[in-house]
Amino acid sequence: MKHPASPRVVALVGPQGVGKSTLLDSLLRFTKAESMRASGGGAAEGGHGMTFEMSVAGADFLGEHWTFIDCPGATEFSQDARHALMVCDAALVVCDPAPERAAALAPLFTFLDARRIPHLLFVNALDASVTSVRELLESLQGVSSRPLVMREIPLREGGQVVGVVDLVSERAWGEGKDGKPALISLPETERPREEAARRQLLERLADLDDALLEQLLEDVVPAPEALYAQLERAMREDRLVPVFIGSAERGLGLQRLLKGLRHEVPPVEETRARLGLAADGTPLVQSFKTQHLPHTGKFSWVRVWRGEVADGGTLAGGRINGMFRIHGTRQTPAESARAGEVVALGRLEAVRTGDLADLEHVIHPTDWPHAPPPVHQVAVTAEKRSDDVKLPVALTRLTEEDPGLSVDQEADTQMLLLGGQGEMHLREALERLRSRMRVPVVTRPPPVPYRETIRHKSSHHARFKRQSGGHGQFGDVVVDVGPLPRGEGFTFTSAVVGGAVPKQYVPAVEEGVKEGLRRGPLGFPVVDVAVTLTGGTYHSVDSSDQAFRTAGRLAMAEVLPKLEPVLLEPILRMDIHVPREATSRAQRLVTGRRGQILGFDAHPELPGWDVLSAFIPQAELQGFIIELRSASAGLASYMARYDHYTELVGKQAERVVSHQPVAER
Ligand SMILES: Nc1nc2c(ncn2[C@@H]2O[C@H](COP(=O)(O)OP(=O)(O)OP(=O)(O)O)[C@@H](O)[C@H]2O)c(=O)[nH]1
Ligand SMILES: [Mg+2]
Repeated sequence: MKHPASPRVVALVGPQGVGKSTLLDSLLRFTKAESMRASGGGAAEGGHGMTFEMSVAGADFLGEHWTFIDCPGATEFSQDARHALMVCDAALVVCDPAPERAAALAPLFTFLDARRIPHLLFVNALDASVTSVRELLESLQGVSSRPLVMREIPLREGGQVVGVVDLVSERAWGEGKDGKPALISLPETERPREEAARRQLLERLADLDDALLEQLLEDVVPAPEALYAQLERAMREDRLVPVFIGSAERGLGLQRLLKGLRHEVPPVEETRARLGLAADGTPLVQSFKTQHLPHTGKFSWVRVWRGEVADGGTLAGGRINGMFRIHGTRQTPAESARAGEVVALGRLEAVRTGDLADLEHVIHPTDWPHAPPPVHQVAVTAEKRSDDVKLPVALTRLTEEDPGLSVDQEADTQMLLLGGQGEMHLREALERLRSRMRVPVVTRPPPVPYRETIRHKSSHHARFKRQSGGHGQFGDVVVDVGPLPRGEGFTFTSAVVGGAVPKQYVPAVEEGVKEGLRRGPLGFPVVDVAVTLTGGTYHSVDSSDQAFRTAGRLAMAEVLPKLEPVLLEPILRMDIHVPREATSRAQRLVTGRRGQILGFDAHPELPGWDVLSAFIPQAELQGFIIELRSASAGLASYMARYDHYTELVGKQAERVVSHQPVAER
């Protein structure tokens, strides 16, 4: 590239624990050391555990500015990664060299391929591996629709990786005395392996370029410049995926990787075009992360797509109140930002994560990735009564910060349910609720909406009569009560003849009956019941709507216990998405929780994955995701929705009925 490109953004993504954060540390150290070599700089970052939230870092390399977004790898935190991918110029996919874990990359590759996001692959931790990279790529190719092309091969000595060979320039790089990469000679014994790998690279490229194909057929050796240009074009157009190798921990392969990024990551102008955003117009930014900070308020992390934005200036019809940019891993106040940059903007109240904002308008793009529905829920109540009002506000903020979370109100109990993508995800959210939002809560398992019904049919006579002072109350009904087929709910009909119960009181009887069904003898709403009003008597002075309503309610209270009430439990239809090697384990988990397998099939989108369909009682869902994830290296997920109610009898039913907190209902 002749002149420096505008600031570019790369998202570091990949399965959990493959070394993304370690790689970012090393890249930052490397670029800092490069730019501070004269003054003898170089920084050491601390260690890190699993990443829960995306983190943004800035770096300069050879006079160009880079923003790296380090994304969490865990399935439960993957929403953040999808958001970062939506605003990056290219994704740096990091993986470890274990061919058996290729399926872990299927969801990511599918996302990248569907959205045509240019990406390159970095095979990390070569220092700790003896597997051949070629074998790894064969497995990975199975889950990528774009051709994966090796740009480098490792150079090993006595089982240890000592360097990498660049297949385009055919030069070998090892570690110099000062830790800097240094040219080393390629041992003759390695030549055949290098030549074979290089031929493969050329053949892949020739598939995309006729001129190159001709050269190959005529045995002309193509110039490295032509090859680099071809690689650059193909990667930017998302027609192939270059593969780099190295070790984040040892700092191996970093320089080659950075140079690859420098040449092959598209500039912001190309990304803007890929996303269908116009090049002309007022400044345009897109938010990809929202944070509510205790003292400073709301911050939106944005990518500037067009023009320049300044602190104090107008955006989304409001005023920008505070601006930060990132140097290394530190936030520093900024005055303005140009196209390509990533900055945090204060107080853009109208802007949600994903929104595009120009001077006056806010648009929520329709293709912004939705979070999957929650797989784990808890009911939450404020620890202190005085926080009751603050809780819904805090929960809304939490979901604004992390759309992978959801808040619902349980229909029967009106309890607030906080849902998330996994147990750890919810635990993190509750911790943030306590520390950042200052609303500590008590949690309990979400209530299961049990129902009850009856098994027998009977006729019943109920009379409500009260004499007190002036005129009394009198309502008298005869009803037929019987079961309906499952799922039919409730019917009420009047078969009264000759005005035994005057027409005007019939609706009151129905109301009373409905009240009486709200809580049956087992403590739950009664469903699948048919009630027919067949007769009754009335009193010209003492009868009233009120009296007939009470009679209707009384009739239910008296007759239901005699009709063999039975508990109904909700059954969910569940689709489990699981890497194939864990399918049978997932099946066992389902049957172990009283589930019924309906079948399984190859996943329509994820190569190497299955979709397992099952019925499972809602009551058995508590904690299911924890077991499912541990049975599938953290990868499997599910979607579940209510399907039907079914009878629950025996010990299980007894337990439900005896645990029913009578006083609360
Ligand atoms: N041997 C070796 N270990 C590495 C290398 N890179 C990272 N690791 C180790 O792998 C573990 C996970 O590294 P992280 O950088 O936290 O992985 P991550 O991809 O950021 O993990 P998540 O953010 O949880 O997805 C750590 O114990 C690292 O020390 C490497 O190049 N070689
Ligand atoms: Mg990490």
